[in-house]
Amino acid sequence: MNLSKALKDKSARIGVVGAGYVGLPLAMEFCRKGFRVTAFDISKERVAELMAGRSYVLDVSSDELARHRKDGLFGASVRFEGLSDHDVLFICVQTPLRKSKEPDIGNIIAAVSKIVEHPRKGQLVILESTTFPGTTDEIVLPLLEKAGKLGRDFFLAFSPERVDPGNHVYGISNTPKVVGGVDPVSTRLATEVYGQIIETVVPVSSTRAAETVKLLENSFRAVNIALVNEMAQVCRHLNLDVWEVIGAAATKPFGFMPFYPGPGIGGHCIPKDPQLLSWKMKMLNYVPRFIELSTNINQGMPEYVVSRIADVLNEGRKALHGSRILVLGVAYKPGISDYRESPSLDVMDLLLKRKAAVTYHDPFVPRVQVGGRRMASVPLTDKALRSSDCAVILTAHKEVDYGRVVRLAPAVFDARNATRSLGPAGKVHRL
Ligand code: SAJ
Repeated sequence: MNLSKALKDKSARIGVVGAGYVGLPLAMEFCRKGFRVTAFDISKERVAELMAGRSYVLDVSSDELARHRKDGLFGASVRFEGLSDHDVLFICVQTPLRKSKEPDIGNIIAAVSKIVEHPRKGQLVILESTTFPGTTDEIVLPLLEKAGKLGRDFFLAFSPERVDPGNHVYGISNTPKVVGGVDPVSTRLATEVYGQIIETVVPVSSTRAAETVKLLENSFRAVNIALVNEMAQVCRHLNLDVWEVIGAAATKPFGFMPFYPGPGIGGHCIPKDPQLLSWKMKMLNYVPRFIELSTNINQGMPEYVVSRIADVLNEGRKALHGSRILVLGVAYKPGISDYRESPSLDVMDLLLKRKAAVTYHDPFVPRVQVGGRRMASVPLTDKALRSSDCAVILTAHKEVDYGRVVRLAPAVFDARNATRSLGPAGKVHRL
């Protein structure tokens, strides 16, 4: 099989292992360009939804999915023997951290093992899952070599996913794609494949370089968020408004990029990715201090926010114990329903441990579990606001009327500067 030719005439069969927030948009992008694509997933429920033309991923519309089902370009399957019918395979599976903060690449190994069971001569395998440097070379390559020879039976590359859920400006086709192969031919082929769907492809010298690019991108965010989280505490000691300081610094048109403090960092990328690098470096007897320090600061923010809430209550001669705290926003960032690793949950857990009476309102998140306790979002009624001792803004969904919150709640602690436009109101306290 000549992959270059099959790409040019669009006869190349594309397989995506892992039909999640990374794999499904990638599959759709190839369908848009006229390629036949199969999404392989271990979940029967997901496959059934996809085969019925129903999307469960924020950035993929059911209309488009149904259209590509109808035009025969898109299919989904739990039967991994079909892998051997595909010329290009993308692995887009989750790489969670264990409780011990060690990376768990079990999903990658399971996916590659299935590819080894069902090989196809000349197949190009591209790993997209975020992982520690060396995974492709040291783990994936030896597994694939059990079923064939690199350069003859298979080709192998790594390319970090740059999907930003909910981003309507940057999608797959207009976000430059970094790619590194285990050998120059793999790099060239992977560059050709991505060139079918993405405007700019950036080949790098190795899979390790490509793996490390992703970790730098997200460590950059984690470290800068930690910096402003520390600045929030610095400004508190200087009796300054950190939001004013950052806002003014952000007027600098060069050499500065604003980040904003908050109750900590959530999501499936930023809390996890730097830990992958940190773990790898410890294996090499090097401690990446910036990552360790930023993790420490970011993970300390929930406790700091709780101490600030205690200060607010104290001004009203109230203790945390028994105070009614109404938390606003548990999703990990505004405008979405995802609350994985959300620092709001940590703040609520700490408040409950101090025997505060905690309720929450989040228009996107109807139910959560906090420290083993099931909680449901309460309607944001006048009574809920008036009867609280303090309303605490942790995720600033734009759907909430913060002017009303300030009017009706006896005290407000705002960890996201959501009340900025409301001016200095005596009962509003900001991070
Ligand atoms: N956060 C802050 N202050 C900030 C920025 C973020 O506290 O200034 C918090 C957020 O509230 C959230 C966490 O950090 O809890 C992560 O926020 P994020 O803006 O990085 O959002 P994510 O997790 O959706 O990150 C994704 C990442 N995409 C990928 O890893 C593929 C990230 O690389 C993107 O840059 C980011 O989206 C984005 O640009 O929004």
